[in-house]
Amino acid sequence: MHLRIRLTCRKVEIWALWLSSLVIGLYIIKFTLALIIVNKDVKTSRGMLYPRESETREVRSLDGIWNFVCSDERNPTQGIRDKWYEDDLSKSRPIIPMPVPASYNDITTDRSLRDHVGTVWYDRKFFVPRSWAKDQRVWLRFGSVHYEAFVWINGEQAVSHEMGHLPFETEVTHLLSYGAENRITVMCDNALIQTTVPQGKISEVANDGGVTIIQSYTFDFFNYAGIHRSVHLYTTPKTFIEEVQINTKLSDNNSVGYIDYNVAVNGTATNEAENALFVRIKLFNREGVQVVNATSDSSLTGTLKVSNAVPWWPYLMHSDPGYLYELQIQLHGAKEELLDVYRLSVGLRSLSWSNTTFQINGKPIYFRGFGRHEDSDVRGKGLDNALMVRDFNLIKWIGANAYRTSHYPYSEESMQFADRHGIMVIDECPSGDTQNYNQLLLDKHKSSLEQLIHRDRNHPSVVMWSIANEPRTSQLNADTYFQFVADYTRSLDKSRPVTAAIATPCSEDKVGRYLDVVSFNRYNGWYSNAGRTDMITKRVIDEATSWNKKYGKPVIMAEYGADTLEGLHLQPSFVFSEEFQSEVYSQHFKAFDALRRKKWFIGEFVWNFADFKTAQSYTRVGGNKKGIFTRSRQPKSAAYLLRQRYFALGREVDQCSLPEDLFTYILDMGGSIKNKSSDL
Ligand code: GCB
Repeated sequence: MHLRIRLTCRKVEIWALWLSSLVIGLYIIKFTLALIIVNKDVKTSRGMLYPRESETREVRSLDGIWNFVCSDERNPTQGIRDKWYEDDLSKSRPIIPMPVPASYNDITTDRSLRDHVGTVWYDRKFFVPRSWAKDQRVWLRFGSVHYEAFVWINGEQAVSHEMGHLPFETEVTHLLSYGAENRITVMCDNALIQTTVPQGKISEVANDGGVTIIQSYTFDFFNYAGIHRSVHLYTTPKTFIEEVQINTKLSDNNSVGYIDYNVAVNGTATNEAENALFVRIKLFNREGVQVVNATSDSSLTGTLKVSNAVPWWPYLMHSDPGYLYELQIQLHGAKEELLDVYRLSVGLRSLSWSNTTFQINGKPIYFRGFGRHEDSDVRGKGLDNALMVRDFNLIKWIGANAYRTSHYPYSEESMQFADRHGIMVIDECPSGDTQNYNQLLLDKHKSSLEQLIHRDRNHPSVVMWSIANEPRTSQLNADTYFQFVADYTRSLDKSRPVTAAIATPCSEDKVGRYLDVVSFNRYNGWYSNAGRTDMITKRVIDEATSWNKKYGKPVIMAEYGADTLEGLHLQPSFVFSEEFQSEVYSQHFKAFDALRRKKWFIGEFVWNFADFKTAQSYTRVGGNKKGIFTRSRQPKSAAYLLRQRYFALGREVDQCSLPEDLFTYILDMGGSIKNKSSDL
């Protein structure tokens, strides 16, 4: 008996040993596989020109109130299995009204919808006129759905797309009923996992009633979801202008502009009479006067020469910033037949950079701006024109000349606004806190940049691509991964420098060498040495200097700041008070002024433009409060200080004129007190 027990125990031990070696072996294989990442080709996007009406195109908005259904978190694919898209959603489940565009999270009073993880469904009906059936195509285009979308028209699958904050479209000519009512159904999934951009984790956690699904992520902004931007139907002719790519430059004295254009056509006429197609390009100035007229050959490419050019200048760098021409592209077929017309705003500017400087139209740029978020109460990340215009008014009021689209691409409408107002944009893809590098992630990360560059390459306001925010750049594989990402970005656009906002200590970073401009984020006086305003200036100078020493590249401070509760006043200053925010800024200003003398320090960006919503945590009281404006876009005290700094910089660096109300009158002491703008 004794022996039998011992034998059984031995057998169990052997099995356990065998099993554990198998598990370890599998782990090693998995780990090794994860380490091997290769630079594969990724699928590239097509078309996606912003929908505009013209003599050959019609645009119709599908924005409005849609019907909405939330799936069970524990049964996210039920709607697919039960084919909810085959009929009105109201036939499958009780529906609620949901505005489009908007995040769905804060529209109701329901906590479970706010924190929902997984799929939700939208549908609505719309008419398509009979006239649209004739000899043309119809396209369906979404400005963005976060994070993944599946779309059906009249029960037929139309398109799917993964990646928030970026547009997607498909032809729906064959799916529509003309002169009749149609139904569009959208399923949207907000789940973030280790291979999505950005990454997140889903886990099951016990709660008082059983088990619940939790979405976690390391970035702090709230993972708002839904149909975030406008939905359009638009028509094009059968043979139409599918892509327009332009590149501009200026002669040395900025008097002559050059626009390289490249037009791609989609359509039957291309195949039928390939050599017969050509484009006629006309350029109009702001007054609507035609300044150039050119005709391409069948390659549909060429260069326009613009004499007496009016360059595109950033706000406060020139008395007439944001000058835009209108480029009119006419596609002609055989016998000069006019097939299609598309119009595009064009700014004439040239960018150049070296290891010590970054220039626009031959003049060095000093960035003064913000990291921002697309965020507001009720709408979340939903496009809101009133908010967008207010934000630009505040950006101009405060004298900023730039912002970073932290931490994802912003709406196309806001990019057009930035063009028109001369605000420079560092355009960031949706990769935040990138870590656990793997092949799938790399492919999607590259795809996010491809989609971003494809969408934004023609905007004069876009002066730099940001390939990530706070990637874990000391981790294993970070080096190879970001070399691939940076090289890929450059292969798509050589006309703009590449940056990333890094928070890894400079000594541990492995990625800065692949960038053209090194941006760093650091919270001296806040996350390190909280409350110590005497431990900021030297640390900022030292860190910026070490980045420059290590990589020999221009350096930007892309984030600094302190959470500040509006209305909390404490003297002497104390963390969270308005006084403290101003002091933290002021200590940074001293560092920036010391750094500005070294030409390689090219910009300062406050974190953040406005307060914004975060996931629930004990470090956030009602969200991230580092805004210099409140979430409802009213200034905190530090906004007045920042305004004086940004305009003073504008005056010193770019000789801009100052607003009369920059300083408040105090006392006439023969000019010894700075109480009006002319005292600066
Ligand atoms: C950072 C992140 C930003 C956060 C910020 C903060 O470094 O880039 O997304 O919101 O810190 O306030 O913690």
